[in-house]
Amino acid sequence: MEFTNLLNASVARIERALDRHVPPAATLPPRLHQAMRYSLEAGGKRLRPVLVLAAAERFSTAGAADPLPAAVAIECIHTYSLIHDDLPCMDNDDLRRGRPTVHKAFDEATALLAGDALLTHAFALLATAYAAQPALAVALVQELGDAAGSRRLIGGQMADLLAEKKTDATAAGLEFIHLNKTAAMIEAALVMGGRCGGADESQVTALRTAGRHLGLAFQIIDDILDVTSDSATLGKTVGKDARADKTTYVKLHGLDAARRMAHEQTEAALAALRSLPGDPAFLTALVRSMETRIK
Ligand code: GRG
Repeated sequence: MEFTNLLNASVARIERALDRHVPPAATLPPRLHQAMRYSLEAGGKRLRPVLVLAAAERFSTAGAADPLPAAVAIECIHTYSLIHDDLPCMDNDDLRRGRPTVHKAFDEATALLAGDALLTHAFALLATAYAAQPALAVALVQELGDAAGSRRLIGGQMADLLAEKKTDATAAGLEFIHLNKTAAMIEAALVMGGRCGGADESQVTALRTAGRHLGLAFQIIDDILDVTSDSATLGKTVGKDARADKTTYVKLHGLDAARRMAHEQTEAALAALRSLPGDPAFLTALVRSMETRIK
């Protein structure tokens, strides 16, 4: 099967698993569960869960675990972070995944609670789905907890908010923000997939390195698209960074250098993935497809 068909099949598996592993919209209180599903079901590229499945597939260890609950857990965390990021007290956005943001479609309190509920659900799901493999359950909870915690996702978001008020942004400061706000979840996706597949510690290190480079590439590409793409294509507000005079890779280095940096990070990610067993075709094509978005 060619890459696009494989990607569509992977996304379809993830959509079905999201439906299966997240409480139904009619669960009491329905308004909360509708808001959780409103955002989850709006789509999105599903990049992080696709990475979980793709990483797991590189291993064919006896006793490998089903990576789908881990894929759902990371999408729940990612979606919560988007809901909260869109709130008026943060990025104050009206459009996400091609739809009005959760606080616009519902209200602010519901958006806050829907984000909280998705965050909490992710860990309950990991503990429940992997209960029969306690060592794996602990490793997955640890990985996702670290990636989503105060030193990484939330810390990166805090640093990003603080940086908005500063005029002396540096490349190192920008890298701190993006290694944590963006790359942490991409790194966790690859590592969690590897852990489900039965990767050993040196393979987990390779996945972590690849995730770090891929995460930086993803952010640089996101900064480029904010300048070169449009809201209809991306399903979210564009041009916001420039209007807010926000420090981005494009502002700091210019468009050409940013494109070059995205390419270098993409190649570094691919180099780290080369040591892994299994068929490299899908994961390689997936990594390359991210860079193709800016070509
Ligand atoms: C509120 C703790 C907290 C964190 C928010 C996700 C986030 C951190 C902020 C969103 C703003 C932003 C530009 C983040 C960088 C990561 C990023 C580009 C997220 C969007 O991910 P996509 O493009 O979204 O994969 P879809 O909708 O396709 O899943």
